[in-house]
Amino acid sequence: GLAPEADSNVRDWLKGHDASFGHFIDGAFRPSKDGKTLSTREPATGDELAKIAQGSAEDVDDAVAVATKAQASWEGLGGKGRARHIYALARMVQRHARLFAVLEALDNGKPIRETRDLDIPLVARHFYHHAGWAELQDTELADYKPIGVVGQIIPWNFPLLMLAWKVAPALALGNTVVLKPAEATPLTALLFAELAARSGLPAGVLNVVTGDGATGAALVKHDGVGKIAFTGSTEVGRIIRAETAGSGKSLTLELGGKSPFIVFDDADMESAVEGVVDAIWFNQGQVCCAGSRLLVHEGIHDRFIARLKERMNALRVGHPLDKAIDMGAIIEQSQLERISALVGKGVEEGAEAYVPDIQTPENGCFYPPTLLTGVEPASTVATEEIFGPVMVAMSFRTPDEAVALANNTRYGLAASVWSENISLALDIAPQLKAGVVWVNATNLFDAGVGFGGYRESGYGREGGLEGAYEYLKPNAWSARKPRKPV
Ligand code: TXE
Repeated sequence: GLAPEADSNVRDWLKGHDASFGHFIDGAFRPSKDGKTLSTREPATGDELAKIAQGSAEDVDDAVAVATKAQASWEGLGGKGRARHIYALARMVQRHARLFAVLEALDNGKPIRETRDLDIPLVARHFYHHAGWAELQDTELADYKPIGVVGQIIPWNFPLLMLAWKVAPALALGNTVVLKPAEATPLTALLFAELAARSGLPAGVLNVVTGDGATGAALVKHDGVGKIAFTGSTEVGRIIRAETAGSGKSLTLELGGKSPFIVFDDADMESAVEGVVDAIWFNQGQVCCAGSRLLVHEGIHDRFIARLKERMNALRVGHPLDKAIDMGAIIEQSQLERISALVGKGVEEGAEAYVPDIQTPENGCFYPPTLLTGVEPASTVATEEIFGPVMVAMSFRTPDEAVALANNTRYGLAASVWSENISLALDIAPQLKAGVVWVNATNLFDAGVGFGGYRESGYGREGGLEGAYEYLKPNAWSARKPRKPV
């Protein structure tokens, strides 16, 4: 059940700020120049959590100026000097893990079990990992320089984790940051910036400008920014690519997906069913690399689907702070309507929808786990990213057909292969056009492994050495000894 005092620290933090936040620039909060604000709501109840500043081009300009000023001394600290700060950020996240976990669950609607056990520990791990790259920079990466000021734009599905994926490598390698969190989930970024300043991060090194797409667009256009790193929709990714083309800015894009989840007839059925739960019902399916297309060998298709439906009947949907739930709330009404319209379209196109007979809270933004079977490979639900708790299932006859179906998408972010036959799995995995392939697993993340996609899923990697290079520019140099005339 829900402990009434479970979120009291978060309420205290909000109250301490009168539930109203400015941008975090130069180590302190400051309001928007034009005084405009937005609200951020609790998806589980619809209640307003806080007011945030709606950033204008002037606010972005302010933040970029501050970041530009801070960059030389931040770079001048050297890798080892910066590593101390990045380790301090990792420890700060661990010290305030509970506060971050509850705030994230409230602002996003995801289960506290996930924020406590996955999001927040992965955030800390990401900072520890990148503190390591800072340590190595002066020796192993000596022929590279930081880019300078980077603009980072993140989505609402993993607010603090996406901050970590962007901020940790940028700062570790000597850049300064202007971050634009999603308008639906700005609070953990603001808390992070405030606590980072308190833990000794120099002012101006990490700036947060809140606001909507217009704020993001102003950051993309700004001449003082040397790189844009974006995670979000494929549509906005396309706009940003066009906007930055020819500008000289570096760009990395992490966009949508429609990742295949392939089950061969010799797969361990119980593990694969549990894999489906993680693939599509984790974070209410609002995961860029969600295994959202279930491809099952025809020999086990009916048995597998029957077992999956049974498992769905045991899923629990409820308030994010309830520890005994599997799924929380959808981010906002417009996303819920989009999901619902796509499911309707799927049924119209001939699929059969299964929704377990389970309770969902009456108020708030909730959508039940849903399975569409008998889906045609060319139909809308088989090709479009639904970004919700909806699995679409198809069957295949041969391994070649599985590969063809899996690659029949404009995306290429992730893929998951299930088989007890390791030769088969290792034969299939490299044929899948995806930036990340999991075997008998799904949604595994490691700060040391580059994450990113092919095709319309974007380009560039986050994490590991590849991710580090994205925040550096090669700096070749040569010298010659003065020569005496003979
Ligand atoms: O994303 P947006 P939305 C997909 C998913 C979802 C759909 C819409 O399919 O249903 O996108 O979600 C900022 N210039 N994903 O509307 O708009 C925006 O303020 C610069 C997949 O939330 O792309 C936010 O901070 N920035 C994805 C960020 O971009 C702009 C995760 C992402 O918002 C901008 C989220 C502009 N013109 C949604 N317009 C994934 N890959 O995980 C908006 N923004």
